Amino acid sequence: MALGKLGSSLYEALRKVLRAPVLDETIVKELCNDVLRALLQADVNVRLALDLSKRVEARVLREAVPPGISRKEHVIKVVYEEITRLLGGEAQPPYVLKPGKLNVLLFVGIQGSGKTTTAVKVANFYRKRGFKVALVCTDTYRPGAYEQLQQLASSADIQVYGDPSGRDPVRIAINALRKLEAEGYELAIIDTAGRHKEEGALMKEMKSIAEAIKPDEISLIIDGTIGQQAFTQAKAFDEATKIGSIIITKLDGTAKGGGALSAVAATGAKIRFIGIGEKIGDIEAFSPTSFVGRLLGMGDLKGLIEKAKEAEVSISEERAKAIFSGRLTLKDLYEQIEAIGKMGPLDRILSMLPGLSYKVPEDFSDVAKERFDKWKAIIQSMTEEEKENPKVLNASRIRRIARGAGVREGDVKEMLKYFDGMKRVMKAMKGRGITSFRRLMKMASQGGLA
Ligand SMILES: Nc1nc2c(ncn2[C@@H]2O[C@H](COP(=O)(O)OP(=O)(O)O)[C@@H](O)[C@H]2O)c(=O)[nH]1
Ligand SMILES: [Mg+2]
Repeated sequence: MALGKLGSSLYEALRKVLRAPVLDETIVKELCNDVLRALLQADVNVRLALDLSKRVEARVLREAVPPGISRKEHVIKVVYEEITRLLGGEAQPPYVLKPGKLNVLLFVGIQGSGKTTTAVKVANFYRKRGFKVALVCTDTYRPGAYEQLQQLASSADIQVYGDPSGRDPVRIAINALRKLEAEGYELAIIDTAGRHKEEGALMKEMKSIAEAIKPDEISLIIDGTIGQQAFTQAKAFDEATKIGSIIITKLDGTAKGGGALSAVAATGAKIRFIGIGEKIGDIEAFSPTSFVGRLLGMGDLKGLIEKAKEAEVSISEERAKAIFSGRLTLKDLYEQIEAIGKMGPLDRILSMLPGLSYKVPEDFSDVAKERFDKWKAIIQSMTEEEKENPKVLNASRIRRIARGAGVREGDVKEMLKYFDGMKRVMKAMKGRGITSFRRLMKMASQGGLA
């Protein structure tokens, strides 16, 4: 894929960071310049590219590194997230077809953008997934348009409806859809013409077809080689009639793919698919997240991001406030232990804790894990009241809990001591104005372990 150029430039920029002995401001600035250059070369709009590079810089320099990943990994995460955002953010699914009815998609776009090819590709995509699919040709302008569609479609065993000698695209569409509905089809893709004497006439025809057949979705097909001009084109079509989604084609043969994708994303439109070749199979459902993962050439990137996400202590604002006001309970301790468990090798996390960056003894993490497992069992053996208010724990309750959890009474007492320490640390932090819950938890666990 020609977007590979953008990918390899970004990859190189990130490698520089990974190889650097220290991650200082100079390295971060260099990274941002490299990323900016890579984006501009891929025809990404200057303003979008500048915004992105500034955001990367600000986030890398100011954001706290999430637990479980290193500072350098955090840089990769930030670049990945920002590029993903540039391309539209969260994954956008392909068309969602409603069951038990004929779903109608109207494909519009200028001549040569790839409508006909894409219509067959998308039809094939759904046919392979078990839907009864047909194509409708309403291109009455281009000589041999019907035959072109027919030929492409027959190679994928897809029916084409239309009227090769007809003159009125609206009539052709209505008649074809009536037939398809009667025959129990589930998806019809209408391929329209794109050649007109002037843009106004094209827009008018598109509008009248749309009004006559009321498709479930209108998709604009855009040639990816036009780069950031895709923005203006998408806007122009959307003003004529509401465009529901966009498909960008020819991303295999252009260095401007980044420009086209980011420009379309900037209009707020959904990108359903991208075309990456001339063959019927050369299409893929567009998901910014996996696309960027591949673009950056990092197979394990997703794993890394997931690890960081999972490790984030999931705690509500409300809960955090309650804790800050001193109402820390054993449930919070339990959640904290669970979060640490999810972060992966404990010794690595421990070595990241401030003040513990010296070598952690070999067996330390094993010992700590064993202890955490015990503590979890202990908390599970408590009543709600005891978890909420550990003060009620007297000798007999401690004995009962120890028996329930299969631990020694000393273990219960040790945990309670740790919990008290955690509370103290928290109070001290509050006094020092530390408001980040995660940081606080980190330091609290350090205090208890050291
Ligand atoms: N390389 C490449 N070529 C494509 C892609 N999609 C369409 N084309 C080519 O673009 C040209 C115009 O496509 P066509 O479907 O006829 O466009 P239409 O005029 O909008 O219907 C044809 O030569 C297609 O083979 C793609 O994703 N990659
Ligand atoms: Mg065509």
